[in-house]
Formats: sequence, structure tokens, C-alpha cells
Amino acid sequence: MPIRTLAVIPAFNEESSLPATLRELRAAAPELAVAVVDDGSTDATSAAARAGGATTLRHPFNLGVGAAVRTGLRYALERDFDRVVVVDADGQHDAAGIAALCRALDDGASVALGSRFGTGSPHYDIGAMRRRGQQLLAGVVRRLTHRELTDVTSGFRAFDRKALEFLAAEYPAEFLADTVEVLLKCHAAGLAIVEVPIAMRPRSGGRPSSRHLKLLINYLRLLIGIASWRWRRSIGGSS
Ligand SMILES: Nc1nc2c(ncn2[C@@H]2O[C@H](COP(=O)(O)OP(=O)(O)O)[C@@H](O)[C@H]2O)c(=O)[nH]1
Ligand SMILES: [Mg+2]
Repeated sequence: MPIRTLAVIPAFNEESSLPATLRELRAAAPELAVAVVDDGSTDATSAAARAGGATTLRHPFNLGVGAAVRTGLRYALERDFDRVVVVDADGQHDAAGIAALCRALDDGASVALGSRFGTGSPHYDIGAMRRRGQQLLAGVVRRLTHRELTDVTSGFRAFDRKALEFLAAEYPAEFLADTVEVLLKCHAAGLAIVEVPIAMRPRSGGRPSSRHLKLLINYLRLLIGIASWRWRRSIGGSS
């Protein structure tokens, strides 16, 4: 039986980017099934997804990227897919990277993490504050997992069936926890995480989801979350 892979695309008000993203995905990886999770958009995201030939799943209201990914993973499990690749709707993820992520799964990884900053990744500029925050978070995750990870907030990832089964139940929905904490959970569950260099494009328009003070607060909340999660584990709690 061939390996069945589902591309999961979380999308919030992405009617303008989605058509090109879906076209690129079809061209780069025609063998993939595609599911767009419309996260309560107020624009025509669902219509754009359907027009682009994707299965369309819809949240009745906005729940955040992590919840959208989780919905995609649950759908993949229900439909018995072997793997999932998560791709942003906004066109930042170069679909050519999907092949490298899948190769890492072929080689035994359960979680393949597309990295903008590792050896072999093209230069990617994210601004000074995000950069410092990223480095801090990557340092924390490296210490806790003993894995050489450089880009712990990248949303460009692939999961094998084991990771899929684990994460469909466990995927955290909060901003940053959905990228960073999830890696710690996977590591604690014994899933092998491997980083793969990928190319990511700068945003073509719009704004990143979190900036300045909001971004700082999100970093602090995440670090407190990680500390309390570690503490609960050390006194014998499970999650
Ligand atoms: N900003 C945002 N993006 C969401 C949400 N739900 C799903 N998404 C999708 O998640 C992906 C990542 O979001 P984005 O804002 O580009 O994050 P960034 O690339 O880290 O700045 C995009 O494809 C969004 O359309 C949400 O509630 N807020
Ligand atoms: Mg993006």
C-alpha cells in the first residue's frame, strides 16, 4: 500500500492567498490529499478552498492556529491517513520543502520540523525582537530535549502516524504552545523530532499574528506554561 499523506492547511481570512498556495501545493506534491481548515474566517476562505479542490473543514468561529491544526489531525486520523504535512495558507511555506520533510519521516523521524535558521536554510529575516525571542525559545527546547533544534516556532512540519495519533488528542491550541510546547510534549512521549532545512518566504502582505507587547506577553505565558508543565511532571502528573 502506498503511504497516504494529507496536507493540512490552517487558514484564517486567507481568501486572497489560498488559491496560489493550493496551486503551488498541487504542482509540488500532486500525490497529497489536501484539507483546508477554515478557522472561522469572515471572508471567502472556504469558497476559495473548495474552488482549489481541497476538502474544506470549518470552525464555526475563530479558535486559533493550534485548534485548526488539531482539527486537521483528527480528520486525518478519522480518514486513516499515514502522515500529515502542515502548510500555512498564506504562501510563506515553499511547497518544495515538503519532499524533504517526508524524507525525514522515511528515515525514521516521527516529527519533521521545517527550519528557517539551521545549516542549509536560506537566510530569513524576522526582525530583532522575534529573533531574540526565537533564540531564547530554541535554547529552552534544546536544553529540555537535547536535540539540535534551531527553529521551534516554524509551523512547517510533518508528522508520521505515531505522532498523528498522539497529537490528535494532545495538540495545544494556545499561540506559541501550538508550535513550541508541542515539541516538548512529543519529545516526552518518545517521538523522534528531526529538523530539516526549508525555505520560507517573507509575508507578502498583512500582519503577523502577534507583535510587540502582545508577542512579549505570549513568550512569557509560554515560558510559565513550560515551567509549570515540567513541575507537574516532576511531581507525578501526566500532562
Ligand atoms: N493569525 C492567525 N492565523 C490563523 C488562525 N487560524 C488559522 N490560521 C492560519 O495559520 C497560519 C499561520 O498564521 P500566520 O499569522 O501566518 O503566522 P506566522 O506565519 O507565524 O506569522 C496561516 O495559514 C493562517 O491563515 C488564527 O486564529 N490567527
Ligand atoms: Mg505565516
